[in-house]
Amino acid sequence: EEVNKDLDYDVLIIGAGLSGLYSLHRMRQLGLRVKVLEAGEAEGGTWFWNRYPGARFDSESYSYIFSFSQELLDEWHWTEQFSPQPETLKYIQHFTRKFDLAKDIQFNTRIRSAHFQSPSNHWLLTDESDRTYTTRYLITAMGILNQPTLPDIPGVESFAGQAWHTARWPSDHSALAGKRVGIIGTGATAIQTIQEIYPMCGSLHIFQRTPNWTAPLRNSKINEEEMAAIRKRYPEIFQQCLESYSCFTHVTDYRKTTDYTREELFARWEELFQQPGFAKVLSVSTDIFTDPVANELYSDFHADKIRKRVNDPVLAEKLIPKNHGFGTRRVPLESGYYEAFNEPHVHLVDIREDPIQEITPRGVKTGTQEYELDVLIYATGFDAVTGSFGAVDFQGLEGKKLKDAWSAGIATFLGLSVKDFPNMFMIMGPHQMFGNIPRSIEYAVDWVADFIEWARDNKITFVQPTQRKMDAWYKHVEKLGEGLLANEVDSWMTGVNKNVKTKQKRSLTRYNGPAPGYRKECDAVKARNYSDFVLG
Ligand code: NA7
Repeated sequence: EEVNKDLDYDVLIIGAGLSGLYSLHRMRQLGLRVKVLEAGEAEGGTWFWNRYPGARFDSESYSYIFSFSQELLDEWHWTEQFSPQPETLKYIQHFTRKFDLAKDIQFNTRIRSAHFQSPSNHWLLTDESDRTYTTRYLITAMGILNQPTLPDIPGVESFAGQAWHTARWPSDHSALAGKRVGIIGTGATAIQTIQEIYPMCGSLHIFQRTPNWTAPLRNSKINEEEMAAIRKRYPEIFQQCLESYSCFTHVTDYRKTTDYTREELFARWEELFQQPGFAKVLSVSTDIFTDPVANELYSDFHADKIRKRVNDPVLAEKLIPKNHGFGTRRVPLESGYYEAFNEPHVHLVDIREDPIQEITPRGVKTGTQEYELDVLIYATGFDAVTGSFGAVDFQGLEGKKLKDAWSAGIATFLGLSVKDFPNMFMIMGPHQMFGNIPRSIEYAVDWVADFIEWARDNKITFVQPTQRKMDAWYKHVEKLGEGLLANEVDSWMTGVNKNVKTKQKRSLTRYNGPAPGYRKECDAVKARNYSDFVLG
């Protein structure tokens, strides 16, 4: 406390999503003066902004939440295996109330710049209304998918009807009823949206550039009895998450596809296909994600599933990805997505074949046709992972800009800190373990809390990783990604967003697991008393 007395705060946190809320809770436990600055008008982050119809977890509700509070686990009742967004937001609001967090959150505050001040070793933040805040430590808790991007197509602003990005869904859903609706994109968001809205639309045109591999979600309700059983299993559930490759409950299969006979293999895949959630992605042999032959076989298995569900065989082929294998991009889970295409008022427009030329006041114009629309939905994704950092002017030692530091390639230490940006910690920063995000958040926040506590107790006011350690971390992350077919495919996970000029090429944006290995590395840094950092 002594050392920070001239500063407004010991810790400032940008963002009131799961990362920011848990960070706030932990910093308060340490008795630190802390504040969360949040751009939105309420808490929730990703689950505050993404309220498009059909938005929900693809992970089991009871595994994709905070685990640290037994009381919270005991009192919360999940009503569905895969929680819909309104319920998730309620959970976050409940959490916020329970721990009385709102009094230390300042809403409607968008941070414009964060500049490190030497030699006083503090951060100076400025918001869009020119208010300033000083703090010893800065925690970025901005989320990995928080900068929506519109398509880089001429005329995007000219459409005369209603148009919006899925992450900015208007509160009045009735706008779609009986209307001529168009949607651009067929990622996880689009698939959840399409299967939910098509029954209410007068017509629905789906503009698809790249089809995605998907798998059935198989959601169901959870009754009181089942919830009681889940509560009993919480320790086991979180233990499974702790041990698994990417923090999920699904057990990893380290046998190769060639270790099975053909019959066994297909029987196993069929069994996994019938299971709810990510089993068909996370519990198949891991060589499917590294061996092109195994991958092709598994992709064909899924292609046949699609063919069985879409009545028109020509259309079915258009919905089957041809240029990337199953699981090489994030696999959206669906509930009736393919059946939508059997409806006469639902139309697929293959914009690989017939590219969009422009958005006009009347609708979407391709090379051959103008599609007249009343409503146009952009399900075009995000400037992921680093986009939130690009939206703030971060300046570190000697005025160095984070944007410049990362322009030639992202570099971090543990995905948690960056050289030349002292006293700054990133929750869900690039090169950090993502996987089951809440599991990863809890770990990262606890690690940061331990570090800040240790620094305080040792009267340290300056911490930053060494260049050598950053280089070593990059090599480590690179090595883990070697041989992964996913790293040979464009997606937000490989840092590509064709709508953003600087993101046309692939880059290493994430830690490719295994999560226990990630934690081992971070634990070792702590055990060494943070000697991988320059401390002052
Ligand atoms: P994604 O997965 O990035 O998907 C965006 C979709 O929008 C994808 O189908 C893109 O096609 C399409 N897109 C983007 N720009 C254009 C343009 N200019 N023209 C045509 N089509 C375009 O974002 P989501 O929101 O669905 O999902 C993000 C994550 O959120 C998801 O993984 C979940 O974890 C939650 P493309 O594939 O680039 O050809």
